[in-house]
Amino acid sequence: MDKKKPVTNITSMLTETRVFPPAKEFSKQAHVKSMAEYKKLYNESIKSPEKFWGKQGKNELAWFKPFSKVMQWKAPNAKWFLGGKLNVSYNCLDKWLNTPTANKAALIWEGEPAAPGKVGEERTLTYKQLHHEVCLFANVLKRNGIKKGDRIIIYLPMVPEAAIAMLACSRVGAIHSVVFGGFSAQSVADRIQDCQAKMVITSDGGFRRGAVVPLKKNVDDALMIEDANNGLLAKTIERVVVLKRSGNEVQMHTGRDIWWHEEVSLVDAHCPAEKMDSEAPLFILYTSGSTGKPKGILHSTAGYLLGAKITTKYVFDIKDTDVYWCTADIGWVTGHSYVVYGPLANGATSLMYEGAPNWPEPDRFWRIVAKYGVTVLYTAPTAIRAFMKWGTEWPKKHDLSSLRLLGSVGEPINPEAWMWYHEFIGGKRCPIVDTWWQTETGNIMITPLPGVTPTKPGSATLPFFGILPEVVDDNGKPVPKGSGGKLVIRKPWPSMLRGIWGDPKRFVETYWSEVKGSYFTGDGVRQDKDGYFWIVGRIDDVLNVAGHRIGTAEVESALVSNPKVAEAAVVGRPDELKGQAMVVFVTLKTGVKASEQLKTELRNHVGKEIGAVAKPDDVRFAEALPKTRSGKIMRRLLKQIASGVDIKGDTTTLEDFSVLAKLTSDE
Ligand code: 7RM
Repeated sequence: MDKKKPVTNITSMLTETRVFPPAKEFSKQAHVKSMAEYKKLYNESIKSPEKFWGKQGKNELAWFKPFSKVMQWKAPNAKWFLGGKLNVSYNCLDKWLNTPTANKAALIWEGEPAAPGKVGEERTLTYKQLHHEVCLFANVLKRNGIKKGDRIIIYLPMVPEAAIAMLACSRVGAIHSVVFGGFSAQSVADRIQDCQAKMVITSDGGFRRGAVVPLKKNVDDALMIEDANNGLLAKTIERVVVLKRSGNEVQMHTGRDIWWHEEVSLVDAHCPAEKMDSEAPLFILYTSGSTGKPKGILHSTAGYLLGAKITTKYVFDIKDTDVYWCTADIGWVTGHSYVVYGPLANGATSLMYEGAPNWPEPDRFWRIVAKYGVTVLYTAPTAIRAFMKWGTEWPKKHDLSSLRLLGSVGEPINPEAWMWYHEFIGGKRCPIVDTWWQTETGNIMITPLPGVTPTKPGSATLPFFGILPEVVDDNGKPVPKGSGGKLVIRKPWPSMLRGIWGDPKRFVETYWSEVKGSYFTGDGVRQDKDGYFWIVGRIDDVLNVAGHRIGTAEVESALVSNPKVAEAAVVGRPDELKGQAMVVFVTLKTGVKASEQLKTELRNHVGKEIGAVAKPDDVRFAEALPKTRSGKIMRRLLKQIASGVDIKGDTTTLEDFSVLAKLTSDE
């Protein structure tokens, strides 16, 4: 093949031909019922965005003061629903108070501790009860000097109070930044420093796989970390609110630290929601950049809430009777949009589980599905691959017949995992929505609609209303269908990020400089003849082997389609002859032994599935792959290992450091 091909012309060789149209019975009852209906709405949303979004904004949100202008767009700065006043917690709670929804479960929560074969501690909060708790805690915030625009770090386990704290912040107009409970003291300190937070909300500890994570202790440590000039890094903190959860002993610093339960006993539950501007910042969520310091992705009020609400409604086809479970931690954007804001803005029942999927045994998720009659389940490919590895006997023990819809997010889902999810969890009857989006996009962007879109395993399919994605080459020119390129978004959308906290230059460089006038996602993608989008991996991870640009997702999918392989990660290392050589890291299914022979078998398997050009040069077996705490494989680190260089760059998001040690020591 021609070696002078444009750099982004990613070769795509894996073809998936299975198609799963939605069942008639599903389509009949769905919010959007046919492809014709989707196309009509979609075309309207692209042709007349102001009309489309104006209508959505007016109908879906409750306003204290109506907006006067739908949007104002001067790349890269967007403003939506100008002149309007509203409150997120009002839209999620107060709105339901004088309706039948008031006494419906808003949150169903299950704690982690449980004996094998037993269920765990359980709490249910109706909309009315949740409203009460949020009002109390909002008054606690005010009592402790919190004002509109102040930043608050939330560092809590997956307990109802995490949602209560988020909603209380939005009620008083404070900007929350949730830090995942698995992050270290250093990460907490860096984030406090970056956004100059005044308060931390934490707990004594949290349960994880039976052990207690000492959250309060981490906060104490964070507040003692020194900066380069021997001052304190996180010196802006005035108050630390401590929730009692795990019962471990903690040190309380007089004048700074206060107990959640004592504080709420000092206030009443009367707390009208602040009238916030449409564009008032709602939250900052840090995501790791490929190098150096984390980026504080900023989202604002009206646009974000509208996006979270309508994607939840249409993508998860939310109905009043659903028990909806998104398994993401509240520390990730998925937890923000699809555990808290999206479901509550729809008056839905959202399930929250505190702990690990394999505690005390690998059937915990299925036990929960059966116990509560979960109808919609939204999880990640990394979890699905773990379930596959643990074996079908675990889901088979439980009655999963309440499920009617499944979702996937976080990484490309390889067709093998898709089929397994479809068969063993969905009982072949549930549509699967493979949803592509990012922290930056705020909510789902490319996705099937479950009553509409025939799905193809591994494809996120078609854009959501108002979203105009395109596949372009290095010059920003659209590429023909079938070839790969960069994924960009051509039009502004309400829930798009409003910036990187305190770093407008980085905002422009990262997202708005690659392709002029468009938002650059950083992902590589291919569109097939039906216009379906297939994410092939991050652009930075795309390999260039002898002039062939090969996305990571396809080779990984081919490897995982071998029954001996549990998980795979593909990276390049410099090679004099070919530019890059392909190195694959593979973890094996339980009971499978690594051998030289298996290496050859896997190389040939990829050759057969994709083609000789994609045959790995090197196969390496690993016990586990380095992942972020939200489950994404960190290929950047594997690349450095494969190239034999020292690990550089940000490793704070790495889930388990011992994985790296094992990978580097075996050669
Ligand atoms: C929601 C979330 C964003 C990145 C994104 C992609 C990858 C997410 C999918 C996916 C293929 C999907 N936010 N990604 N969903 N790739 N198919 N359905 O994950 O900010 O943490 O990550 O994740 O690379 O750019 S995130």
